[in-house]
Amino acid sequence: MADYDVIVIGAGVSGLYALHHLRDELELSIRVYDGAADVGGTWWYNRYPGARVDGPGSPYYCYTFSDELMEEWDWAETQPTQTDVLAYVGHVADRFDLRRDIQFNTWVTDASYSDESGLWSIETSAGEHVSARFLVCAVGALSTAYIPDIPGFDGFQGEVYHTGAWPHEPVSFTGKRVGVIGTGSSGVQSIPEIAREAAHLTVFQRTPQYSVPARNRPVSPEEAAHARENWDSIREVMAVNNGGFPFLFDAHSAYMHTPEQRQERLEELWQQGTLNFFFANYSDVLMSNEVNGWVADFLRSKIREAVDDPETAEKLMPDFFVGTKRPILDNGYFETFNRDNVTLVDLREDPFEKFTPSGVSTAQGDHPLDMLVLATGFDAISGTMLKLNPTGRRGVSLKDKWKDGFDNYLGITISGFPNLFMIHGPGTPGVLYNMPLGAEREVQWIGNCIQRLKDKSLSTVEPTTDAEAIWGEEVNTLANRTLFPQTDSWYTGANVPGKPREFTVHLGGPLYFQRISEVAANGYEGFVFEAS
Ligand code: NA7
Repeated sequence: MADYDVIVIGAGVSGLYALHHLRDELELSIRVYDGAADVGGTWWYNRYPGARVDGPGSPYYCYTFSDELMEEWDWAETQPTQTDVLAYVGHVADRFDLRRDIQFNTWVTDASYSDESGLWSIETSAGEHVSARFLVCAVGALSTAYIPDIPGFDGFQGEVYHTGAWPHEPVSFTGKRVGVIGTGSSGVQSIPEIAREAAHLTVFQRTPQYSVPARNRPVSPEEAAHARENWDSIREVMAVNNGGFPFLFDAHSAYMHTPEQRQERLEELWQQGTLNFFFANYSDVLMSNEVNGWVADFLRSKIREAVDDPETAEKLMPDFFVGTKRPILDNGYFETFNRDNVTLVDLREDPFEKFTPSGVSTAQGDHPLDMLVLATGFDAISGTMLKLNPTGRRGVSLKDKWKDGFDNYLGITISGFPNLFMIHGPGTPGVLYNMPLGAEREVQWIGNCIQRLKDKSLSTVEPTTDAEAIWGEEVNTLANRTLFPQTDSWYTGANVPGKPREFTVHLGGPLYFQRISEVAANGYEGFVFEAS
């Protein structure tokens, strides 16, 4: 007899909705575990200065399942701060009385399936052993901080922080010489903030990035009222938009525009800022080298305009296909390099040579430092599942199963791991979709699947390896039509040495949700069920 129907690992945005949906709507018994001291997941850990939503922003980075929630929550800014998002997530936990079923400060240290009992057993850092029929892994796609193995790094004895595991105590930069390693979204968001306070900031850049102004501003009362009044129709648009956001873009091929019209179109989108620049420019920007090059040239010209020193501007010139690394939004990133207290080190031509207790030497000079900020990203999408490393049938671990690639079905289930469900796993639209909405839709699918087992008195559900192979092909086929796989990024796993290179995001957006609904409607094709 299991202790619970479902164990959920993770009390972030996905885990909270899983708890609410499975407990309050399907009436299952649930226990949620989280290593943090409160709800929030990614938003609990990413407290670095400047951390904000860098999607299309509020009021649309939110849950959609409750009209009351929409009615009662006011977002202050279009790009909410980490503090605001955490307050919202905390409000959701209060509103739906979620905390009573969550055990905080508790890591799940082991999760194993028993062939004999057909149950999942977990062990926790508190020394508990708990069992459940179903295991829902809401472990986060961007939750395992990646700390690169930089030779000699341990020789540095100043303060060191990772943006994805930022301390809860305030970190002061005042009067300090700070180095930031990494210029992805976290580096680009934090660099202007740190530069304003630090005595000196040295940015250690490996890959220069494209970035578009976030144009953050207060949400006006009229906008908030409009979103509330039109919430039903807004949700309908979110369901069909490729990224799960409430916009219908009139994107067409760039070849339909003259060079002058292209310039005008890109300028107009640039002035609007936000991720819409990337979503709305041209339908073939991620398909055609040439079109991508036009958009890249436009963004490079904006860097040249923003940065006073031409040599620094050249170091900041990105040279990969626009949009094939996570698009970035900034609040004055490039302008930060015009400050007297900011230095840019291009690691590609001036690599690290030696860390000392009080700084680092690169090939071209010494950089005295009191603090290093690692904005070096995450072992994304698959990393936290592998850290959990559940053991499935016949004692096979996920590390064994995923040695050469992240085989799974629908991004949600894994052959050999019955009754285990992932949210935002490899092969879902996950990180390229409005994540709270994506989580809701995946959780609803998981709930329906569990309900089917209950209704038909079945004990386990598990995909076949054939279904996994066909699914992997589908994800790859969609990716291979685009320029995405050609770039080294965390979408392809290239940021973590030794990780199998595989593009692990389903690029279909609404097509993905249509596909998983079809699978269910067709009697859960690709799955094997066992009777009780
Ligand atoms: P990212 O986007 O993975 O950025 C990490 C940055 O760290 C990137 O510039 C990397 O350069 C750099 N990096 C990684 N390893 C090294 C080493 N060894 N030396 C120098 N530089 C290094 O992570 P973020 O946290 O910024 O963003 C993650 C997502 O969180 C973001 O997209 C949002 O969705 C939220 P590289 O480009 O690999 O050359």
